[in-house]
Amino acid sequence: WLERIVRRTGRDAPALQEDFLGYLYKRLGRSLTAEPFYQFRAFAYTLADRLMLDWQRTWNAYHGTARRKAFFVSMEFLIGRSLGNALLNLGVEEDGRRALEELGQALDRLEAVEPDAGLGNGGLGRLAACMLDSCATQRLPVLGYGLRYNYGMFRQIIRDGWQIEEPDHWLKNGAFPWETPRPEYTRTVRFGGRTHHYVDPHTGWLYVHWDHDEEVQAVPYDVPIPGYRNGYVATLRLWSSSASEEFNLSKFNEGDYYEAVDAKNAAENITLVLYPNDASESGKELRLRQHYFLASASAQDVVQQWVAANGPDFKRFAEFHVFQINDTHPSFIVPELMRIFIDEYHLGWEEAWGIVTHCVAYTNHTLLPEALETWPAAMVQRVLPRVYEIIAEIDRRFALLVHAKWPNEPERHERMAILSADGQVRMAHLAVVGSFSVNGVSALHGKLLVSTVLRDHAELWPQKFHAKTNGVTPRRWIARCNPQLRALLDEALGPAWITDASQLHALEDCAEQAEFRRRWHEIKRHNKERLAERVLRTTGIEFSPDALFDVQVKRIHEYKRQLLNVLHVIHLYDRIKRGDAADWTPRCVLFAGKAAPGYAMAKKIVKLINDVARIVALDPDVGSLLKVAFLPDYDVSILECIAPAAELSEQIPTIGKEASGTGNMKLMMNGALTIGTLDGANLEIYEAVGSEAFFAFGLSVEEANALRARYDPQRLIAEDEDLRRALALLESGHFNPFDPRLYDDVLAALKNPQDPWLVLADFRAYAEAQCCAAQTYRDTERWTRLSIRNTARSGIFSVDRTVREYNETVWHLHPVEVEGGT
Ligand code: DL6
Repeated sequence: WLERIVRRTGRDAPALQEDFLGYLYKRLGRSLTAEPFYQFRAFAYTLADRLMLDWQRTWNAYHGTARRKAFFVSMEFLIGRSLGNALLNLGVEEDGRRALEELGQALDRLEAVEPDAGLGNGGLGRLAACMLDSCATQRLPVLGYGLRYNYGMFRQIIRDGWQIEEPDHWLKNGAFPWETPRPEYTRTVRFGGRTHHYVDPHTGWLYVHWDHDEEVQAVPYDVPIPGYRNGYVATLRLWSSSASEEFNLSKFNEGDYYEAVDAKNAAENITLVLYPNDASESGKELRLRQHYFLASASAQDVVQQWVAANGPDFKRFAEFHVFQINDTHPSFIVPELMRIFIDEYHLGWEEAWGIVTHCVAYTNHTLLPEALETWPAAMVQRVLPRVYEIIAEIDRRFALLVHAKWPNEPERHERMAILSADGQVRMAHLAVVGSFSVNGVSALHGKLLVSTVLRDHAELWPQKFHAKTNGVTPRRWIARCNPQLRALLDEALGPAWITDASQLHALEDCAEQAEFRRRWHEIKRHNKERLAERVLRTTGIEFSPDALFDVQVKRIHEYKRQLLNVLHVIHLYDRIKRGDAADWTPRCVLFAGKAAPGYAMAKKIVKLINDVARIVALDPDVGSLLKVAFLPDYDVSILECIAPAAELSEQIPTIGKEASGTGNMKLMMNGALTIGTLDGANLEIYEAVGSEAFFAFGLSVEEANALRARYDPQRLIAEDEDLRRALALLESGHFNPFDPRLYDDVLAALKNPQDPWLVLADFRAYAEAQCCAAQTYRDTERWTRLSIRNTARSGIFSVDRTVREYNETVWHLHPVEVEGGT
């Protein structure tokens, strides 16, 4: 019968069509004229069926077997849409399109109704999604663990230039069609209460009982992550919180109907909403509960599966398991594994610690001190009393080690402690102490990590620290989002580049052929037209495809310096107004990104961009020389439209602040040249493409550090007429005539000698780099050659390289052979 099922689940157009119609008419009770939502669903079910067989085979090939596995634990997985990805990776794009076309249905229309699974804030979550795609493509036994938030990243609406947030109820209208609940793997997570310690009088052993006062069920929903045409389907297990009891029966019987469901609501709140990446949200108890919920459910899941297959013998546990924790958020994995081993399986501390510290690996994603998570110790103690005791014991033992190494350095002891003197639990320190591997996400970030925020720890354990430069998947970020480029690459290089991006190197030769350059240019133009149409539709601003498409798309944050970009736009506008526009390169500047809801300055920057965009668009003196637009509600799908059209990629953070960046890689792969500081992975892009294709500017880390003590923005303003004029224009209320003082705080921040982002310090160098970019753009042949070179040299930024490196140095996994896979 299995064979029969496989036979019936064919991948040709007629089989796909049959199932699509079956789902549409029989499961959903709708017809071909129904709303596209139903058709999307029917088609998603059709493809999910195809994944299911491979998924089951993959699971059977490694589940319960004695092989080493990795668990990628992350609070965020920014998956985006799955339909196009499934079509690509299953290899059924053509048949799928045909199956629908014959029924008068357009695939694009169906794809467009799929809600983005926005279970992440930005780079960190998208990296997690790219890593899983690559693990599946390389057939590595890696399982992702995350949370199934009912509400993902908020939806951004722009009203009168201001960002307005709306909840993203991505699960409405029924569940996510790709997921499958697996209630048999439900785990129980405990909170609150107190602990009781007692010593067994016979053995002298200490036992601890956590007398919790709340229990929450973690119910797994599994999402298939297909590898690229290899019959391998990895699993992303997303936990959803649910109450242990539907309601309190006695209260219900007493007629307290609302109180009867209080506990249920409290439990379900845990995975209700993704927290925005925002300082104002830190220290929130619900967020603490989320973090522990993920760590506990995932650790229990792994340990219980091990016990089910091997019994409670943990001697070889560390040999077979590695937990890769994505930033500090899942650091509770360390004390939670200790709790399970000690309290549930009665291992001694030393033995448990030996296992944990051989199977946890930590990736740090930020140097920003405010983003390095800490929790008030009192809160951890109240919400997780047993876990807190374990953290305190880890800290106590760690302190002994530090004291032994540096006996007379109390300041260093305090700097390194997990529990700080001012009553905080430092999660990054907990992660470092509990891990055998700690890595940064670019070469520079790795270096800065060991010389700044984790310097003391790196002195203690230099061998733990390393860097793994991030990468992005060429499947989504070239093949899916830029089909015309993909066809050209297939024709020029053959299809293998898609899983071996080093082959893109061969494009270097193609760059010398005029006909190839013409086709390259044509594709870029087509993508620009598509983006221009979207910009017009959503903002009313007209982008001409003849102009340079200059793009800054990422979270809105002061360190990313959208302000520097806007200031430069104001300067360009000023030049046009004062008649300094000879030899002008027409430019369309596109911004997109979300500001965290509690981050007032970031929201003000959004407003400023929109105000400038409006005035520039309305000014008859400007015409097509300059256009500015802010595309609302930035998400993965919008970037899929922007990346192929971008020509100049703005990567301009304050030096030393951007851990890596991955948007820089996506735009580069699609042939954009970069203007940027040599921060994070920008430095590696620069080294790959050279100074012709990377308009580098700005201070070095050392220069910036030296400057901070004597930073004098007023002097910079006095010495630079362009800067003075741009600031004066902003100050005059030209862009905000109805509220002329609106940007006083922005101006004050820019002129502040304590400005941590050093915006004005880089203005002159940035403006010069922009001139250079504009000049280069006027020579179309040269620009196109450089554009091709960018893609040619982007192979090292494929996430397949990143995953290979993690595997070679941290995970040590063997690819899984899937029997009968397709
Ligand atoms: O590693 C993925 C991504 C990097 O590319 C970005 O440079 C980095 O900012 C981001 N980190 C975070 C963590 N929190 N903060 N800030 O999102 O990780």
